[in-house]
Amino acid sequence: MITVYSHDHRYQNATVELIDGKLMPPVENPKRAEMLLSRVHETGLGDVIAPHDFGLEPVLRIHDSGFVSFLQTAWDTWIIEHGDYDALPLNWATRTMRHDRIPETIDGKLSYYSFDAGTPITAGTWKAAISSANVALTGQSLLQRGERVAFSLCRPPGHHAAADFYGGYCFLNNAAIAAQALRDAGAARVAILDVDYHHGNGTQAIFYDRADILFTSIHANPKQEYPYFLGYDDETGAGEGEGYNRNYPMPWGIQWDDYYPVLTDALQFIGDYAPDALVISLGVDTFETDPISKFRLVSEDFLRMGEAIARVAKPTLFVMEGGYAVEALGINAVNVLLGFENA
Ligand code: SP5
Ligand code: ZN
Repeated sequence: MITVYSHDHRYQNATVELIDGKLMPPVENPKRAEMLLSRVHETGLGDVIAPHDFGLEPVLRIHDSGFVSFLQTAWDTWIIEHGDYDALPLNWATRTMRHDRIPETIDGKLSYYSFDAGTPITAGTWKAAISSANVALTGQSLLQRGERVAFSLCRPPGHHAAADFYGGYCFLNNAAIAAQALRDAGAARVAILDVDYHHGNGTQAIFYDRADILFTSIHANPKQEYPYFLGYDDETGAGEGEGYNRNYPMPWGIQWDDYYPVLTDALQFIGDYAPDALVISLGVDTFETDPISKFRLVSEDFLRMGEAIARVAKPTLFVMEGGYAVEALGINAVNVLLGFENA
């Protein structure tokens, strides 16, 4: 299996991350991608290639152009206004407030285009985010070329980013951009399975009213867990997309014995859809010692996960999302890929 990787992920290197009310060393940091890459080498998974530059066009198939311009310029405006430290929003438009006016100032724009304060914009954020999207697009191009599987070692992750907002460590929705590119290259139906511990609110929102890109996600119940405001099981799609969205919210503490039947159900849902290609939003923050999560999967379980995904028997693109137990991150993510390869 070919891995697509770019060193440019290192440009997203925040000083602090607001977590549990404290400014902490970021859990979403460059070490993550380095651990993944070294495990890919260690296991001999396959060749590692650099991404191609696809330009903005495939990004703008998913994201709002005002949002993309904001991401490109936010840092330059922020340092003039505030100085050389990570940019964070302070408030949001919640109930009774207006969503139809875009503020002129950088602080207002950060508020308008974000949904959390845990996702710092830094000097290199745009460079890292666009390289991550290119990593996903390059993986997609491998499937187009006839590969049955590819691994896009994306960092920063993407599944929390919607058409016009960022958050949850995500700026551009890499999996959504790749899924759309597969459609644009001729795939009639694309399915996305999101196994990250957190609900892929951005991906769901992007494809919610569409039947041509199915979204299904297994994640911690939003009544307990971030991102809190999407990911319930009554979210089944809208309009033409009705029936093409399925969520499996799961309780804290869940182990493989309870996870596996749910995964089987999600894969059955995907199989019945008969997609031309499958995109996996691969988060391994479901691991037992993940520092911000509360599921209990062990490293072995990720091999079984890969085997189960292989049984769908469709061209499959793995797009890296979360996973913060950095010492085990490479083992866990590459276990999914090895499970798939050896199935
Ligand atoms: C891609 C991805 O996995 N994004 C996750 C973003 C999560 N951000 C909020 C984390 C809140 C963690 N709170 C519990 C910490 C336990 N001490
Ligand atoms: Zn996650």
